[in-house]
Amino acid sequence: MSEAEILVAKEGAVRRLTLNRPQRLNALTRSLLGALSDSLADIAADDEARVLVISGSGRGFCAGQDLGDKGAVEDGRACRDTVERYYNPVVRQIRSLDLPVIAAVNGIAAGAGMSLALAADITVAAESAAFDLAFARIGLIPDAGGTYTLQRLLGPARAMALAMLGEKLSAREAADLGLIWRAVPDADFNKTVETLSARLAAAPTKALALMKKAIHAGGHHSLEQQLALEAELQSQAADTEDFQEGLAAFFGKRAPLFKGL
Ligand code: T3D
Repeated sequence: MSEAEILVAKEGAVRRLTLNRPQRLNALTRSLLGALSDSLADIAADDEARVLVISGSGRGFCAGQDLGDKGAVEDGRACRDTVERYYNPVVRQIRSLDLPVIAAVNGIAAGAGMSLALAADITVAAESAAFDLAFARIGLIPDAGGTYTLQRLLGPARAMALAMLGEKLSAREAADLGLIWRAVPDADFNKTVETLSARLAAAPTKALALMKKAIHAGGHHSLEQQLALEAELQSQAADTEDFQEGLAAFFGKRAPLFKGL
């Protein structure tokens, strides 16, 4: 039996999805993307899940589209179909999950693999990892949300130059430019991801999901629209059990015990 292309692990409230085609640096086939989408749907329906970590098997995070996946990349029609039916749903799922998504970038993130890493809420990379906007080298454009996230994270001048030049950034450069949250020494990487996911799993999950909604909307709203949205989402946060727990913990001079409710 062939090995699963997506490995799924559950530890308490932490869910981990690992892209698992290490011999191809976890390059994306339609079958892998379909399995990823199914796993994301399972996590969206999992009431006990409070944080998701996405990473890659072996030495890479993800080398983007598998250029040998027959039927996926041959011509414009194939590419449109692949993007619309396989990439776009996965990006939407990651962005709309009501819990924090960590991209744990253990190695090279190239092409759509880089776009996926940037679709997460928090992107943390091992120092030996790199971000490679490989698209221009083969005559394609950044997809899987790349043209959307890159300019928001870097500003249009840097996004345009990086995309056109097909440049590779070290994890440290990516962190210094604000493209990712943090680059950490390889020796500390697993521990950092573990600590981060445990911390987020114990956070007020509903408030985090509302923050995610607000910050994403803030990228295209006017100030007036955003102020109105904040009022609405704050009222939803204030109606959670975790807010009552936060208040009780504050006045009780103790640490809060959030349940994600
Ligand atoms: O249909 C559509 O929707 C189109 C959508 C496109 C979205 C995209 O992602 S386009 C961009 C696709 N990705 C790339 O162009 C990157 C291609 N890979 C590379 O440039 C290099 O592999 C890396 C810079 C990522 C890493 O280099 P290195 O030297 O560390 O590793 P390597 O030796 O090149 O790769 C290891 C193996 O993985 C190798 O196979 P081999 O020779 O050992 O049998 C290599 O061919 C394979 N591999 C790496 N990337 C891909 C791949 N095989 C298929 N597709 C890949 N993208």
